[in-house]
Amino acid sequence: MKITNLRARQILDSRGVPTIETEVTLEGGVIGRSAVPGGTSSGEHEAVELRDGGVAYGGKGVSKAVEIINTTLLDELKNHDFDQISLDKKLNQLDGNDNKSQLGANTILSISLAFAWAASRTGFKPLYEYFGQLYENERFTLPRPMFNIMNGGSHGNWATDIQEFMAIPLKPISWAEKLKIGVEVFHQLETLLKGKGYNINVGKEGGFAPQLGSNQEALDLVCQAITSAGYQLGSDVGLGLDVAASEFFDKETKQYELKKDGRSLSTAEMIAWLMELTDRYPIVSIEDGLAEDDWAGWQLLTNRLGTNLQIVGDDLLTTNPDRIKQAIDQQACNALLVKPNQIGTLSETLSAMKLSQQAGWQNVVSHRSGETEDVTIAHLAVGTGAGQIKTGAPNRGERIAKYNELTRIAERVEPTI
Ligand code: 2PG
Ligand code: MG
Repeated sequence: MKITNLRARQILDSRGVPTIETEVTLEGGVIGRSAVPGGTSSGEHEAVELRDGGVAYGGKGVSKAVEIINTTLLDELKNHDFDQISLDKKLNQLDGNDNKSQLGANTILSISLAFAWAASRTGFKPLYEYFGQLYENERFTLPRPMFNIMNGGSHGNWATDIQEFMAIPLKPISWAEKLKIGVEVFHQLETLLKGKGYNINVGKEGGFAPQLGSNQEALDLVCQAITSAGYQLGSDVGLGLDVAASEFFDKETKQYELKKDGRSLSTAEMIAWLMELTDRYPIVSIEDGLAEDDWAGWQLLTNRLGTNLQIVGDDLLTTNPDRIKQAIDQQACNALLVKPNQIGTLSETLSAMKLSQQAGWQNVVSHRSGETEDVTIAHLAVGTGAGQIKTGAPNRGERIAKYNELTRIAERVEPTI
């Protein structure tokens, strides 16, 4: 497929932070468009975002990246024939660095994904089918949603130390029924919080973020909301945590600082705390329970809890095939959080997912805290048959965009998992 034009612009993400939107035109006039998300609690090992620096937009503008796409990269790519793999390879070559620091992972990803949209349209296929073809998957499934209904950490002004409290429908029911559970539990939680005199303002991913007395209080509230919505804890709905532990790990003292609980924990104590929580609550998934380079700790955590629980690597793995291989070798976790912008191209994202799948791990396709109306990840989850998606509370337009796209896709694809 021959690229005939690229057009990038600076738009805003859900945090009011600039991001890149790119359109790729293919020969014949078909256009694909994609907007790149951005993280707040980003991992240290993520590929680099190209930002302007300086004063405007607090240094977060992307006008340089936009300029690179509209001039240099247009010159390099225009009138050349590509498929997804050769395009992604070419973009990586043009950058020349493992961490994409020259062009920026955001610059590269916007082209990689816009090309995917255009290519799928050329074949009159939905995007998830195009992803399926690349991933050699024909079994399209609607993912199990992980509803992040309470936000803490840097997404919720440190309402709690734990960043995300997720309600996860567990039964093999239809997409529509799973979505209904998320919505009903979310609304029950609102009623509950109001009744207790808490504020119902939300965090960056649409979950409530009242200042609570402890981390455990959030778990109690979510459990109560599930029960008052009429669902069975642990059989209808389970809990997921994104502890985002790198955010409160002190590298000097090597302690995890739980400010809400007034405790400072070593790795071993942190693991013991997580085990205690899983004893007390119907937790089925723990993401980033330890800091991103605490490899020995991760091994121990997975050894202790990995048989019954999903142990998800986000900042630990950063969707990076090298780090995933290391984690497979060390049995450091058993699931991959998939964020295309952590690695920067579609091809590398799919390779990361394949590695994880072949190791017998689970894949959880994920949004970022800074999102747009872009719905690519909904298609990625379906096309690869990933099985799970994490895309916030059923609240705020940029989160709802993904849920609504999955509702549209469910009219055509409906094996339940
Ligand atoms: C995470 C993500 C998304 P951020 O930690 O999993 O929920 O947050 O995009 O801020 O890195
Ligand atoms: Mg995370």
